[in-house]
Amino acid sequence: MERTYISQTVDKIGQLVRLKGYINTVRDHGKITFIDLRDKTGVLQCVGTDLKIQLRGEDVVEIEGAVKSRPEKMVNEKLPTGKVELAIVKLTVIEKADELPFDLGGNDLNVSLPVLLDYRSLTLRHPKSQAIFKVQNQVVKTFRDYLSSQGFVEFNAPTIVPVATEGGANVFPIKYFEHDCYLAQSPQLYKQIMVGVFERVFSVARAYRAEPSVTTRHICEYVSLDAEMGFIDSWTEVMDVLENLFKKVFADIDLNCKDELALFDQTVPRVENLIPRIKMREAQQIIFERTGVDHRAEKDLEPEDEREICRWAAETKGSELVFVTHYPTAKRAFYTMPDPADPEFSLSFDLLGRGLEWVSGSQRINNHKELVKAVELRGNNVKDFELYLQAFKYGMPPEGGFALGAERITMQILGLENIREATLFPRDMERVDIKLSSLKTQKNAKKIPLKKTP
Ligand code: AMO
Repeated sequence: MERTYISQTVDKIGQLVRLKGYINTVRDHGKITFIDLRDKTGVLQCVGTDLKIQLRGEDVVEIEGAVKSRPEKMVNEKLPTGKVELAIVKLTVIEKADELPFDLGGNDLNVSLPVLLDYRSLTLRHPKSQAIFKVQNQVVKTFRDYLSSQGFVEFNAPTIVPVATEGGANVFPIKYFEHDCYLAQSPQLYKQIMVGVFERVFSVARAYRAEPSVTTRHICEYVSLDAEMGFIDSWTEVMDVLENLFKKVFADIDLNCKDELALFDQTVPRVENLIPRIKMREAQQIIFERTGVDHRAEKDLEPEDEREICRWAAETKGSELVFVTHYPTAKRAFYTMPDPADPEFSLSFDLLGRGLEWVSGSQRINNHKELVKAVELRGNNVKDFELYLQAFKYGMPPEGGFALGAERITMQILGLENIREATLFPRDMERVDIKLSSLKTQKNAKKIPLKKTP
């Protein structure tokens, strides 16, 4: 008999089927045993009589039995398979599991964050964890499908690089044979080079940030979804692509991840019309008028400003997302194009959603001489950027792009409290799979103090 998946049982009432999966929960009532069986498609109640077999959570089993309609009173509306159950004919244990350190069978996984991560191989199996990564998978899939449909070509970016790309100190140096190299902070320079090849490109790549503090929204290794496009007539075209991309992401999640959203009691972010676009200085003025908090001279938005401007967009524009544009040139990376009308500010934007930054992007400096100047102005060595600058030396059209963090977006769509819940194997100042405190430190290593910020 061929294997049937749990989600298919609802269409097989009256039939004999063979299921494979894990014991999610087992309730032994003497003669009758109730088993919740889990496979990658869902959970199903199976009922056995006189099983005479000791079972525990996570045992890997094969069950043959008859699919039956549940009696009216026993229907579970919350479960996609809640109208049926399986009458067990034969149960075979394929592999026994060790005793579980906590209950994995409940609707919620009631464990602390350290336990969630200490037992990551196990906690990822919980239906709610699975749901998080199904949503993330949909975000990445739509990113790929939508941009491909718009003529973008996917490329694979390297992650060992000779120079820090995004500036700042939060870069991981690595020993590369007898040389010093770095883990890429983003695929930025490569996507720009690739515009010279394919005009429109995207990549799904690992990015590394040596974040010197522990926060609920930063991790040291994340999945960066990057896009870059050439021959733009205006930098606003980049925001147009991003806006349409998100509309598609939300539509696809709404369509394909209904059960997952329901598990977290969430709906996709609301965008009634267009996503509002306001300059950073306008945002600060709005915040001042709404709250009296005067950040109008600040060079960036504070986390509380980001939350407030999102509240403004939701309340007055019917949008849970908002573009904030024209950040000060000095606050953005060297490749960002200053606004020709007011070069103190740049043709840059952040897309904020539900109180937090989701995406950064900008038009880039595409003139070779200007770019060399910008590299030097930030104290960089032009020699280090030779390969990158080559692409501009030999002609580069006006271009721009953006990047979003897959984990950050997932966290925000599902309303999770900590980005680590939306990261398969999070790396931070305290952990690389195992707690760093349990590892030996390098000889002569300078101790970096551990900071915790919200
Ligand atoms: P930026 O540094 O703003 O821009 O990053 C872009 C997006 O990546 C995500 N992100 C992170 N997610 C989790 N942990 C982190 N430590 C982390 N850092 C960044 C966020 C953020 O909005 N090269 C530019 C993009 C561009 O201009 O195309 C860049 O990397 O979602």
